[in-house]
Amino acid sequence: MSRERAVPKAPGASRYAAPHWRLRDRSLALDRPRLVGIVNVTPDSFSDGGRHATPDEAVAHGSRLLDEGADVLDVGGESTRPQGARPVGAEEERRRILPVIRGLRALHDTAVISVDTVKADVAAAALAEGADIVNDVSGFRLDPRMGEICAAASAGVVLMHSRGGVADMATYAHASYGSDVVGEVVAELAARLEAARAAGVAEEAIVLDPGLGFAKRSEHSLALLGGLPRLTALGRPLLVGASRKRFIGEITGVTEPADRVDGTVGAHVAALALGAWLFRVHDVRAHRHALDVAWAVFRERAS
Ligand code: HH2
Repeated sequence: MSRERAVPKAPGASRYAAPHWRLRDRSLALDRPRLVGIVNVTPDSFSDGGRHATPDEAVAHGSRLLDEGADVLDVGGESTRPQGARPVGAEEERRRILPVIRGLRALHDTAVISVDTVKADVAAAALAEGADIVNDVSGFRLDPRMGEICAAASAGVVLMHSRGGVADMATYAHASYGSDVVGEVVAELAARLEAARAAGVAEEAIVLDPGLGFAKRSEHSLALLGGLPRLTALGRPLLVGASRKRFIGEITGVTEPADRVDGTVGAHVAALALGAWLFRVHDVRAHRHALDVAWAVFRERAS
């Protein structure tokens, strides 16, 4: 039996098999749901701003997320909060994240570390400190040098769909779509995928993300979750990030973002059933348990 057929596919992921995500000198097997734990080192993130303000606190938080079952830690130093984010300069972003990446790498030499940035200079500095992945919420739109930096380091890459700049990409300023929001996002993500390939990023290094809540009203995010099988047609593994977002609050009536864990887990279990492999989350323990159980059921059904 071929290796690809030996790996259980996510339900709905019938159009491709992606057993591994290539990350620099190693790879992450996508043979079960993978959790990307969020380590925000920002004063203003929408749900956890200022919670891990010092490098020591952020490193301790990342270590806790690894203990709870995170497969990847995503370190971010610039918020895109929906209330309109305040963009920060590259120097300030580096000042926030580099000690955290350095500290995590020193404590956890095999941990997979991602940097959440739209700036090539920041990505390059994070990769030099030992990060494995660049998570670009602009999908290489905002900094023309991002592709070459990632290609040169053989970094893993997350290309997320968004529109606009850092200050307004999580608002509704660019949230106008015709009758087929999924089709528009597929087309725009296909263009980002092509840009990454053209810059020399290896196909196996790329993961795609529909960008829930980014230039999207609740109905758009829901349409994209329901339409995940159409995104798998792009041929790359999918990451989703519903964690604590507005559309979860609108459906559940929970106004405090930190209390939206249950609703988030519901969205992510649905996404797993529809073909996603990776989940960017604040609440690792709840997701580890829920997605492992859901996966065990799906695997049983597929066998
Ligand atoms: N969402 C946020 C930030 N980065 N990256 C990917 N790939 N996918 C996402 O959905 C995504 C992301 C926003 O969430 P958060 O980091 O909690 O908030 P803030 O931007 O306010 O720091």
